[in-house]
Amino acid sequence: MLQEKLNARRLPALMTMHNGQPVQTPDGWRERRRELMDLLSREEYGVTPAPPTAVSAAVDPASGQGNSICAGKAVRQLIRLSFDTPGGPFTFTLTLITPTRVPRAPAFVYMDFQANPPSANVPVEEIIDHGFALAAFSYQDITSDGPASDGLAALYPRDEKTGWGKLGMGAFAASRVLDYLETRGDIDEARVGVTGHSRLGKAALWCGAQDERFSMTVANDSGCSGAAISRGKTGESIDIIAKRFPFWFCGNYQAWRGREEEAPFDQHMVVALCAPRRVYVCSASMDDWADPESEFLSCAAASPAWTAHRVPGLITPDALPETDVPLTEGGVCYHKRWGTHDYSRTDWLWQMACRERFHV
Ligand code: GTR
Repeated sequence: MLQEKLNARRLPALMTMHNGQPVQTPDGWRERRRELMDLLSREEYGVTPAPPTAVSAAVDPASGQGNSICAGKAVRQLIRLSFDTPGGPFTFTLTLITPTRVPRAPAFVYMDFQANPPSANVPVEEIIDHGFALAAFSYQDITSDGPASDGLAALYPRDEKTGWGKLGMGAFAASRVLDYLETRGDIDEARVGVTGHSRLGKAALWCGAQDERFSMTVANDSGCSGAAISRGKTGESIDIIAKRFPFWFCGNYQAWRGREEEAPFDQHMVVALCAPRRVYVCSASMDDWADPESEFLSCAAASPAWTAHRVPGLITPDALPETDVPLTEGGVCYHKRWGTHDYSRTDWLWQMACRERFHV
């Protein structure tokens, strides 16, 4: 049944090299991964510049050595992260919340919509009670969410056709947070996840796809140009998103407006770039704009990238997913939570359960 639904979407082949060779092994996947990175960079998100050689950190004097929160169970610090770019130094603020009783905590790098993250809907105390640290930053601290070339966008030369879009800049900043977390000693750097919601779910997915240091990528309600395949998608389309938010992408993405059927790529390829690490796609049952069915089918279509590593991708009954039944047994995890487009406590609880169970 699922196979028929997938066939109807007529997706471009994931496991075939440009030269026609089938991809069946981890080595083969490494080659294919390079092709896909190149394709998605050039045609959709833009090319990510080389990372800086180092990221430096200074505790914001406003937060002293850190404030005790959650009844002493956690410490909250504001940290100014800086790195060099071709246009000079760039600095942004990270809010880091670490659990007091865990000597080396697994962590979430979380992109937030609001200034002074984490915003009120992030269940901080529960994240702490599960033993995770939370490293949150505000995406508009990186660059504005509009056409202006400000913030990080002003500091790198940008090719009109293939230069990175703002989703890519958010993803890049999340990787710089991980650079820093790796230096701290109180974070388990082998267990750092990246996550965000909606446009920031797209950025989180692109981040996890590129940066193989993240053990877990969680794309919440990421929809169009996120986890949802574009072919046959309902709600938002490439045409709509690339018209409203051209600055999220590279210039070349415009060429695929109204032409998703002809594009040499689709979003299952972005999900697949997380292989063989864990990826978790979260949908909401009433989120028609994002289209839960296209997010789910994308997970199924990406799964052969895990199979090539001899690990199962999405483990699912041969049916569309039921609401509120998380599918987290395989390398590709999925749930459709009841409710509207939002990052709910339930989305956090289910992904934490998965991370704890599989120690990722
Ligand atoms: C919408 C956009 C979606 C999603 C959303 C959000 O306007 O169409 O793709 O990104 O914004 O980020 O809240």
